[in-house]
Amino acid sequence: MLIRRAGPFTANDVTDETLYLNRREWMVGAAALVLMPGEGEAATPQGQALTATRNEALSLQETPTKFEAATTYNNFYEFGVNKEDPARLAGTLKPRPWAVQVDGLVHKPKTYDIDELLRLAPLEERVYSLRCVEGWSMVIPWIGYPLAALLRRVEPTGKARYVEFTTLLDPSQFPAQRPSFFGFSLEWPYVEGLRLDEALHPLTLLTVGMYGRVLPNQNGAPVRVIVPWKYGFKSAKSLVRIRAVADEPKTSWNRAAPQEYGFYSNVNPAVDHPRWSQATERRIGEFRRRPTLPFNGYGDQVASLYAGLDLKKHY
Ligand SMILES: Nc1nc2c(c(=O)[nH]1)N[C@H]1C(S)=C(S)[C@@H](COP(=O)(O)O)O[C@H]1N2
Ligand SMILES: [Mo]
Repeated sequence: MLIRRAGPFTANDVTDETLYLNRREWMVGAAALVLMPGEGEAATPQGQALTATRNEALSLQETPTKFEAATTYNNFYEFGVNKEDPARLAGTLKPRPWAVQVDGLVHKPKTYDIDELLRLAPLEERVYSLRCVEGWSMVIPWIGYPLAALLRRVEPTGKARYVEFTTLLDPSQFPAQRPSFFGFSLEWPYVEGLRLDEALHPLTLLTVGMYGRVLPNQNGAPVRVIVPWKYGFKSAKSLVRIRAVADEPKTSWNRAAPQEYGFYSNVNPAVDHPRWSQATERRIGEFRRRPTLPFNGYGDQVASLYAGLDLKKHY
């Protein structure tokens, strides 16, 4: 991902993280290799268990990434730029009490307490792969329900064409949001967005858990969105607001580097990132890279959303 430093650095101080990243990935893989069977279970899922029914039709038939890797190799820039920062620092995030404001161009705006949000629709387990724009992917058994179930409750008006997602802004919980933080800087809060039809698509999951339990803080507790056919950064964490809007939301990564990160950000092996190829990826826990699939393998379900759209232009 683009690395830009705050303070005395300028927007031109852009470094390519891929070398560092590849070394980290190798270390994660190597650590898995030297562990004896069972040793990797030191980090077992914690937190409240959630009852959810596996949605087999929408689940990959693949072995999930080890919980250990999925919770120690994270992107959550509110905690810092390094993959291990979220696991190390996310103890400051307090996922209860928590409220999510659902508003904008809707007939019935409402602020939901997180526990009410959890009970709004039956919880499903869905095994999705998440493809980071940096070239790695994971397979994660998420728990949640279609975002559409929430959006239909608040009844978007005829003027709503997009949905904007906003992450918590609170420097007391997120060290990288503090003015004194020296290092990577996005404009906070983290904002993402989808077209309304993307947000209403049955694959788009309002996500409250993984691996049978509530989300660990580093994975975006207490609630995030998961959009499996798009690069991982579209799947914003720790949401406090979901807003229906008329115009394309100004998203964090697009603002930081518009030439590198577009609004759509559909996984597309045919459109390279300006600084690296997107043709292949490495599943965390595997050694050989595998080809990246159009729409991360969900093309049958979502390609029709983009009929007539030039995906090289609308990257
Ligand atoms: N608020 C917020 N959401 C975020 C990010 C972030 O930095 N801040 N990183 C994104 C990126 S780049 C990826 S790849 C995924 C990683 O999700 P995971 O750590 O649960 O695997 O979260 C996305 N959501
Ligand atoms: Mo990412």
